[in-house]
Amino acid sequence: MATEENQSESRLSSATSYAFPLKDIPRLSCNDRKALEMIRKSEPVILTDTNLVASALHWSLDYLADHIGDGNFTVYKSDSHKFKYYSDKKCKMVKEFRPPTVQMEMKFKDFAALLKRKQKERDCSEKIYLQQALNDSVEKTIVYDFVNFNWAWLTEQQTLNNWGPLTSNLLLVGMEGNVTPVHYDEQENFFAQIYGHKRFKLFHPDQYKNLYPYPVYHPHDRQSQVNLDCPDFDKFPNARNLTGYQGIVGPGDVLYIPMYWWHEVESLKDKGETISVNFWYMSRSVDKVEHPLSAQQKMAMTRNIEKMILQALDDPEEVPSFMQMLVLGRYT
Ligand SMILES: O=C(O)CCC(=O)C(=O)O
Repeated sequence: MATEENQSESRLSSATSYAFPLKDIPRLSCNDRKALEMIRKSEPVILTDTNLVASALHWSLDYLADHIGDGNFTVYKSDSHKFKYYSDKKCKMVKEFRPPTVQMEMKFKDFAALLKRKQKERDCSEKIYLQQALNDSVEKTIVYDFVNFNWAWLTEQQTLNNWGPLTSNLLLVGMEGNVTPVHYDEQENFFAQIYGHKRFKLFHPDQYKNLYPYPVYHPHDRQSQVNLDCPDFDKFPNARNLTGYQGIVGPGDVLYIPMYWWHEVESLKDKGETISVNFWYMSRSVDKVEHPLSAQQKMAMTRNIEKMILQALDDPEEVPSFMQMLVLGRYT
């Protein structure tokens, strides 16, 4: 856990060096007032002792294969170690779009057998990643562990921070080396690590201009176009100014990822696979708008304006010249 992971970052790390500076995300006890203050101010923090998923710390690939039941699980397959999210619904908006991963449905047992076979054969040609919202199709042993999550602590945080309802819990079971490329979500997230270690890189919403998100109509909406491993500075010059945070989570740790914070996630070399569950909440309700607007509010505004223009013009190709006409020579 915390100590183990601090000692051995180099063992866990894929030894990639990045072109931009990263500060450490603070690691604090959930009883530390500073931690509560950080959550209130929408700042990321790794919480070490929430006991949020203490009831699930015995979960492993074999345990889940034996107990989770015969329901179907969504598994992504990728030719590389990257699993860039795309929206099925938006695929038809971009004619030349080719999904970077293949989506499959399979029983957990079959997924576990496939993962083990790949590990045994050291088959790096193709990686797999299970990502499935936990639902009531799981068997009763898992339901029991789920019911015993520390819901009291979660509800307290939800109330303190004025968040909306819990929307879903995503179960993630990944192979070491898997990377979820840098993106943001429109929800608050308590990300709980159960098995193995993950490294997070986080970027404040004010890094928007350095991360060049895809347009909102694109299947990769909310994803950055910048490849953090090898940024193309000719195409994305502001990426040179990128600064962020990093941290490693191990079993029992909970990372608070505030809404609109960019994040990239890597499963580290450790136990062969990683198991995590996240807790996504609707955003806090705002009674009174205060100026200047926060970077989060500006991102929300950008999305809404972009959506409105797209809807009115009904053709993404008309958007760039329309936006230029609005700005160039008038606001420049
Ligand atoms: O763990 C991962 O690979 C991705 C998790 C993530 O992006 C999230 O919980 O928002």
